[in-house]
Amino acid sequence: IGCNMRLLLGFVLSTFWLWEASLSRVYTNHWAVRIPGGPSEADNLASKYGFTNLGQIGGLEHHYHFHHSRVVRRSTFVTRGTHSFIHMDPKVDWAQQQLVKTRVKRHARSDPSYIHLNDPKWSNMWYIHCSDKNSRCRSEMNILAAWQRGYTGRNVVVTILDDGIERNHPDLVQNYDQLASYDVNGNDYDPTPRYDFSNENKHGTRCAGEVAAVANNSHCIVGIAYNARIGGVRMLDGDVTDVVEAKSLGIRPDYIDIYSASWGPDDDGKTVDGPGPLAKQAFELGIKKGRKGLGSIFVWASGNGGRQGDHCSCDGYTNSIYTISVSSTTENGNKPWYLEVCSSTLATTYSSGEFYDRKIVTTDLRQRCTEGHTGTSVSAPMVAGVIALALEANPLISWRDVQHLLVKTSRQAHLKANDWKTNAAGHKVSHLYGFGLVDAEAMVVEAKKWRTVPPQHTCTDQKLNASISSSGCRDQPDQQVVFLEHVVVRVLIVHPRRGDLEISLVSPSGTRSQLLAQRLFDNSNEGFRNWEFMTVHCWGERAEGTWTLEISDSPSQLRNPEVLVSWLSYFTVDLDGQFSHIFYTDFFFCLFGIVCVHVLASTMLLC
Ligand SMILES: [Ca+2]
Ligand SMILES: [Ca+2]
Ligand SMILES: [Ca+2]
Ligand SMILES: [Ca+2]
Repeated sequence: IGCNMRLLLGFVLSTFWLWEASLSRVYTNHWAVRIPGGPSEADNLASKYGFTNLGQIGGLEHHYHFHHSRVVRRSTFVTRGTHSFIHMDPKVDWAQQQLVKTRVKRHARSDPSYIHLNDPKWSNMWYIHCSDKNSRCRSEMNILAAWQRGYTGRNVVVTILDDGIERNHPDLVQNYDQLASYDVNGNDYDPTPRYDFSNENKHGTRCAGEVAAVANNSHCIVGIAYNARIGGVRMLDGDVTDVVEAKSLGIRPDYIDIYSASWGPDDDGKTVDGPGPLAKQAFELGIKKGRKGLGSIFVWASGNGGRQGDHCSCDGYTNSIYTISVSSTTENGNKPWYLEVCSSTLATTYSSGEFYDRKIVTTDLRQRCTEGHTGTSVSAPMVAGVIALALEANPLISWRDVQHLLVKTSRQAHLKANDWKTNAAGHKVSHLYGFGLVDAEAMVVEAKKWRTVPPQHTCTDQKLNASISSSGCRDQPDQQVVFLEHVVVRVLIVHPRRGDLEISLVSPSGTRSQLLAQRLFDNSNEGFRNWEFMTVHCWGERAEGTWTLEISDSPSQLRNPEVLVSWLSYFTVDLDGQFSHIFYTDFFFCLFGIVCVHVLASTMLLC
């Protein structure tokens, strides 16, 4: 029986290989030939068998490139004929008919001349075609390549939570979606911005164009998801309250796929603020019930407080596990002056920098076009556009799948930071850029074959001292976390000057996340009351082991030395993640040693 099994297995395997071979091999009329006898001998042999010698192959000595004009240019079979006797000639060491290989030519495919668009600002969209020879950006976000794979955001709905959207803008009107729009400030269905002399309310319209400006309409620019539907929620032009925010975050969660927000608490370097109870619930409802249970996707700008020494961990919106926090880099891969550092940032796009760095072109108020859009405000809509492409590739991915895809596909590229490190799961990560520059093509490719991750488990451990030994809730099956996603640290710290504190978390695998850096302007004596810090730097690592919270206090001049320092009262670690692990690569999966299945998509194995 054992022998029969082996035979059957062999049969299945060889059938598969034959099938694959006949499907994928394309033979050309080019040969590589190794002839030790020198160039004139090569010429003789070429003419003897009817080839043309095209000369040595690059720097490879004795290797020649032969071409045969009477052999079919592309064939699925090895071509036979008198020419094939060259393989048996004693003066020939080795000869090989060349096969067509499947290679994605990222640069050639991304050549802007390859795509002809008549939008007048197309040539100024450097961040989309930065493979240009004279471009200063060196790494692609591979947006063109994603388009060329056929993804343009069709049937995906994005809305911009901001100061309104100019819905009749000629570059937006075709993609504008009334059902994805609302005016929370005016309490009506028309989110048209309020016009004033300073054009204060231009922000939302600028963000909307980045996502879904119409392509090839002889107007302005091309949106990253230029066939997506775009809406606007007008909510920043008035008093922003918990109600306003909660309403905005919860508008038509079954209709709108992606909410993009480029705003948050003051970036003054001294504020610690986050969503109130209603907005918190709106986030939770969105991820649980939105998109018919797959979860709303909230994309968030990490903040513009770099110059004020602000730290994005003090912004509870960007710090939330429910938001995809996005950072920015300049065209040269330098840290922009406005960038805020923190451990919750997931990914990065290009944006503005110093005055000589290029800015972003997009739609502007009063039916115009601008080349001056800047800051992390640029980056959230760009990622919203990229996610729209991924959702077109696979509409069934969940809110957590989207984060997994960004972790997996974003790249360090040429982004400069002195803290790039590889975590224990092999992901490169930085406090400036998260997992790096987004890659639209990799996003659509991975999304297409993605299998949804198992349910989220949360395991909570609480201690009074600064070190927690966690089992990852091994004894509670519905909470057990083996592989990590987000880690949330909740602290109660009483302290005379909050800006003097620096907090780090060290994972059981030794990955250090800086949860808070000192803030020069933060003189508050309020400390942190149940504040949640979040890190994504341990993504994919194992949860079990010792978690250490390190708090350092560097008393500044500004502090009253009479006030005693009262330390950490408690801290809690929420380990978010999954019970099982995902294997991404293709492999053979054998059941009972008989039936072998070639698994192309990701396959889940229980631990
Ligand atoms: Ca209105
Ligand atoms: Ca256009
Ligand atoms: Ca901030
Ligand atoms: Ca976040």
